[in-house]
Amino acid sequence: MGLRGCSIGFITKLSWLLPFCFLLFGPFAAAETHHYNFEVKLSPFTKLCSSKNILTVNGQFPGPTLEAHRGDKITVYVINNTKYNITFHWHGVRQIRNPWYDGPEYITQCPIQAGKSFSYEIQLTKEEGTMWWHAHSGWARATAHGPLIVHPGPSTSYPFPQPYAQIPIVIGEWWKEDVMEIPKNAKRRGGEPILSDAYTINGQPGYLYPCSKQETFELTMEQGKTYLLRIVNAVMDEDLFFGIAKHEMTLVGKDGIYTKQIKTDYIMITPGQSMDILITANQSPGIYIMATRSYSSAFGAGFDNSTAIAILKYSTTPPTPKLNHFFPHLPPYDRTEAATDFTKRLRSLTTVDVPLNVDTRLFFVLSVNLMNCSNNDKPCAGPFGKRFAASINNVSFVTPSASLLEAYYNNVSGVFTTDFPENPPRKFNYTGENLPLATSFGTRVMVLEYNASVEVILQGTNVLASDNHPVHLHGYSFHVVGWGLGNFNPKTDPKHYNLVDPPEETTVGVPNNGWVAIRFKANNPGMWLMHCHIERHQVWGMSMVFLVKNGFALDQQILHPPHDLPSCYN
Ligand SMILES: *[C@@H]1O[C@H](CO)[C@@H](O)[C@H](O)[C@H]1NC(C)=O
Ligand SMILES: *[C@@H]1O[C@H](CO)[C@@H](O)[C@H](O)[C@H]1NC(C)=O
Ligand SMILES: *[C@@H]1O[C@H](CO)[C@@H](O)[C@H](O)[C@H]1NC(C)=O
Ligand SMILES: *[C@@H]1O[C@H](CO)[C@@H](O)[C@H](O)[C@H]1NC(C)=O
Ligand SMILES: *[C@@H]1O[C@H](CO)[C@@H](O)[C@H](O)[C@H]1NC(C)=O
Ligand SMILES: *[C@@H]1O[C@H](CO)[C@@H](O)[C@H](O)[C@H]1NC(C)=O
Ligand SMILES: *[C@@H]1O[C@H](CO)[C@@H](O)[C@H](O)[C@H]1NC(C)=O
Ligand SMILES: CC(=O)N[C@H]1CO[C@H](CO)[C@@H](O)[C@@H]1O
Ligand SMILES: [Cu+2]
Repeated sequence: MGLRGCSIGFITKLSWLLPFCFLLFGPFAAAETHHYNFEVKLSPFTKLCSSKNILTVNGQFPGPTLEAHRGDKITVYVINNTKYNITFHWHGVRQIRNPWYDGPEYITQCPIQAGKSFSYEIQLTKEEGTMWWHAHSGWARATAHGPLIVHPGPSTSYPFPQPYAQIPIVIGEWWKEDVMEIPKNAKRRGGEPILSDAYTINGQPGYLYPCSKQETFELTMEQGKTYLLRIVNAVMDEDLFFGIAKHEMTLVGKDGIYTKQIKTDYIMITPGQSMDILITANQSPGIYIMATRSYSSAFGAGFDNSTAIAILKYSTTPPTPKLNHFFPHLPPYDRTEAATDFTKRLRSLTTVDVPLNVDTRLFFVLSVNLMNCSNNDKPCAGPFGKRFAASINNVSFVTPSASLLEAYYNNVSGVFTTDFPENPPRKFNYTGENLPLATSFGTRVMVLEYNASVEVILQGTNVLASDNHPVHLHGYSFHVVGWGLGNFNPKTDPKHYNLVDPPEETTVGVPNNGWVAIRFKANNPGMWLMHCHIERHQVWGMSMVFLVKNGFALDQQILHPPHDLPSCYN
């Protein structure tokens, strides 16, 4: 790349070149391009007393860490050496005007098929902090994921003292069975996908699980130093509580955006979210446990109730028997108050550009549905011999077999319709009892004019069973201007909106039987998926797509597709 000669390392060595770089390339001259290779392959791992092959990137679980500075570009060359289809998503990166590299299968691209390759380009803009990447095809993301870390730009620094060290903490899951077979079984019979057998911290379940004694992630800490933990919830189906024994945590960032500092004993982190946490080694030498387990609010739904741990060990610790390890105190599994007590404290660091005049008001209800079994899928494995579905505004998303973005760009008709409803077709007491269970199905997208000022109320429902739904919007970050329990009240609730420093996020947990109000400016044209990041809900159809139109100016339009975009044919 032409800009590489002006890379950061080069500039510090030859600082007289800097004005020359600026002259040639403008203020972004110091931006660097980082190249990574992803080889998708099956690799053997042994955990929980058994050995098996899992789908990995470069044979690693979790996968490699991508690192860059604010405003840099990352390229990832993917070669698929498995029989599975694969795509990758850069979770939290906006990909301005460039939806082609966003990743969700059949939304922005056709999958990279067995033996095929594709190069992704990730152009960073204002993202800074911890994000992550993951496969966005079937259940491949269960084992194909890793951190994406963006450091401050060349002339800026962290909005907190430089930490002594930075440690990615990727929370994942482990199944004794083959994860790639789970959706097939769940889909065929319409039942719950099987639960994981363990959670993992940086690939290790920790010594509370069988056969994991030697395999607990351990961080050695120097007395008095401050560490930046870059935490990612990469699990498929559960919100998590996470805490560290006797060490107060300071949250400083979320989803690749800095926050006002929050001091806390535990965090609640949903699938899809990432958090930047500072801790200081200010206790007496010893062994302190960091632990995570689920926050499960869905009534009656099964969940993996096990606990993963990792070890914080002061470098000066004398040999210590396990009995003397300190364990953190985590809230009970179903304590919704503990979840909201934490999330309600989130605030953006700076006073942000919150859209104040909304011109597009949307009201989306999120439901888990139950459908009658048809003759072809009998018997069904859901409750009452029925099958699960999930929906937004009573539309259960049907994934097409061609890319929506390509169909739109090439004027191909018949792949989707543009009639996604702005409101639910029928009003009801969303958080009441005995609600209607069925949904309709379709590949319906919602068209937004370029630069529309959008407010979406995401309303959780008690249809079948309520849950905390972590909703992720691709292509954007949004401001969470309000939230509450029960039904959203359009008269009274907006009076309590925070329009000054609402948290800016890319994945927001819609509280169990509650609502959140999000706002964003539709200034990134493309085809952008919005979905629940609980995998089983997404598989059942809790997804929708925004088609954001081009603006008039050339720099407000979707870029041309890359030449090597995978085809849906051979
Ligand atoms: C976890 O779930 C298993 C299986 O459902 C159950 O037997 C066990 O009692 C649960 N443990 C806890 C601590 O809730
Ligand atoms: C579902 O099945 C029940 C029981 O057989 C029946 O009463 C009901 O009408 C069916 N609903 C639909 C939408 O077919
Ligand atoms: C699609 O239709 C639009 C409007 O009619 C046109 O401007 C554009 O060139 C067409 N694109 C292709 C690939 O045919
Ligand atoms: C909705 O149903 C819930 C649970 O039955 C009830 O507490 C609430 O009052 C109802 N709300 C309205 C507006 O009827
Ligand atoms: C959702 O759609 C289904 C199928 O069309 C219909 O049976 C059901 O009544 C609708 N539910 C609501 C709440 O609108
Ligand atoms: C977009 O909206 C902002 C106001 O929110 C306005 O200042 C700007 O001119 C608009 N841009 C375009 C291209 O419409
Ligand atoms: C892989 O993708 C191709 C192209 O969309 C599709 O025809 C094929 O059925 C997919 N294979 C699997 C196993 O999903
Ligand atoms: C398991 C499988 O199908 N692997 C194939 C993936 O693609 C390579 C070519 O890159 C083939 O050689 C493998 O057989
Ligand atoms: Cu959900």
